[in-house]
Amino acid sequence: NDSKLDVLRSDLISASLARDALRFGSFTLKSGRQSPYFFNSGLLSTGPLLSLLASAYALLIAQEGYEFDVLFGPAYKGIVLSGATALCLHQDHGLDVGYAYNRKEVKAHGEGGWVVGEDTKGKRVLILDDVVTAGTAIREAIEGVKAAGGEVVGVVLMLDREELGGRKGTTSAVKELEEELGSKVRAVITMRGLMAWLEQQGRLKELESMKNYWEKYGIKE
Ligand code: OMP
Repeated sequence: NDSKLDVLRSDLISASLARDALRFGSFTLKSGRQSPYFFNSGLLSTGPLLSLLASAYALLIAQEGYEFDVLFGPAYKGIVLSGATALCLHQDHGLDVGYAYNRKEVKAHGEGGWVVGEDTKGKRVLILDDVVTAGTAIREAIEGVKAAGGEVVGVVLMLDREELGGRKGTTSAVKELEEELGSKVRAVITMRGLMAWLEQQGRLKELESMKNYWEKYGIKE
């Protein structure tokens, strides 16, 4: 139910702040946007933090009712996240799914191939990634999975920054993705959820900087 996910979400935000995985300041993003905050999921690199993040992804996936065969996490961060989440899906929700990720370098010998882990060919694939801003990085993963013969049936994220997409620049990056895929893109944390949490905690300085950023790049609907 929703309240359990709310608890995980709130724990994840507090733990990320304590660990500096979520920082406030001035950051240049991949898209060139200048952001007052940055979420680096790579710093959630302890057993308990990985467990918290993977539990949150797994609960979100179970609640959304995605029907899929393989959970795919783009390298490098997605390697551990897809494996840990598949483990939680089994332990917490009794679900049996494969997990896979990609090789970044081209391998000409041995088993070869772009996909490592469960084969994605002819399978229903749910892509798991950390952050979406303008949608460029996730599109690469989608194209890779499709090229490897998988059918992308959805995307799950740690954080949807709820920003305008890079393509049209006027509609939400996530909405554009959903239209292209014809399936759901869902996140554990959203930018608006993060702002609500900051407000609850009385962290008004950070909230103010996020509101200004939201005016410029936040989705309009
Ligand atoms: P887009 O390709 O614009 O969607 O940006 C998403 C990517 O940016 C992610 O895969 C991250 O590599 C990186 N990123 C973060 O990790 N955290 C943030 O808070 C913001 C970004 C970013 O550069 O937009």
